[in-house]
Amino acid sequence: MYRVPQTFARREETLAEAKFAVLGIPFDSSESYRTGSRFGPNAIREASRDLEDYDLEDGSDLLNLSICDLGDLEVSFGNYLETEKRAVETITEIIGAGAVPVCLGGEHTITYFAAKALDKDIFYVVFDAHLDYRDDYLENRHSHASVTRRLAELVGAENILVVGVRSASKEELSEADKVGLKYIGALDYYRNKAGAQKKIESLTAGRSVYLSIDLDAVDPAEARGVCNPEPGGIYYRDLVESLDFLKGCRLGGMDLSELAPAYDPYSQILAAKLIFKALARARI
Ligand SMILES: [Mn+2]
Repeated sequence: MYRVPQTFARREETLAEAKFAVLGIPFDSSESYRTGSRFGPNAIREASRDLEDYDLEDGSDLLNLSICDLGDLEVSFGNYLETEKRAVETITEIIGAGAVPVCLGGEHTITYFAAKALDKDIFYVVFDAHLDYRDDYLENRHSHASVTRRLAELVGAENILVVGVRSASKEELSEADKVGLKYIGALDYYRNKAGAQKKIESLTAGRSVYLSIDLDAVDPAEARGVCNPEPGGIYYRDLVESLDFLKGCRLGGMDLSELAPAYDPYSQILAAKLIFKALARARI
């Protein structure tokens, strides 16, 4: 008897067979407060192995989905450009094989890696406590605090919606407003949850969509294991409800970033479950 390798959800499919391809990107070189998201991918894998494939609440069975786990990208710590090159090459290979990339961070900059590999007609739904619209952070234009800005330059601000925001500098807010970046603040989300959902659904209906979940979008009461916790976030059950928008569009790719398991042993379970919930709703 033997145990299967430490793969996401205990899967052993190959890339050629799979509809979804999990790729760990343990890059955390620009984390601006506490670090350690490089340990995110394996923590999510470990948690995913313990969760039921059958989802009692959704009535969905993950075993009906074909998923492979490619392991982790060999990142070049401290070298953004080399890591970007490697990530873009690998994600391009995944897409070329006809699979949907599911990237495990690592810091939030991994979203930009995926965007460089994906078609340009994709809409981005980003759950994040932070607007991440600084032109640079401490002279670093590749900082995780600039990822939405870089993404907007690449795909157009009109193709991005950030949900759960409760942290931004005055300057980045005004620059985001200048280009019409759409975002739903965490407070507005809770003042009118149905309205927020309508907005997410109307922007994504019928489109190809990339889902990016920065785990710090979730309230730190439920997800303490992140690099930049921010009070006043979205609760797990609400975030899951919001993911229903995935039923009305086509999923082109997704990621979950910023999990830093050293600060809390539970957050990785929540992270894995959010990925399960997203995949259960995904149309491809
Ligand atoms: Mn964030």
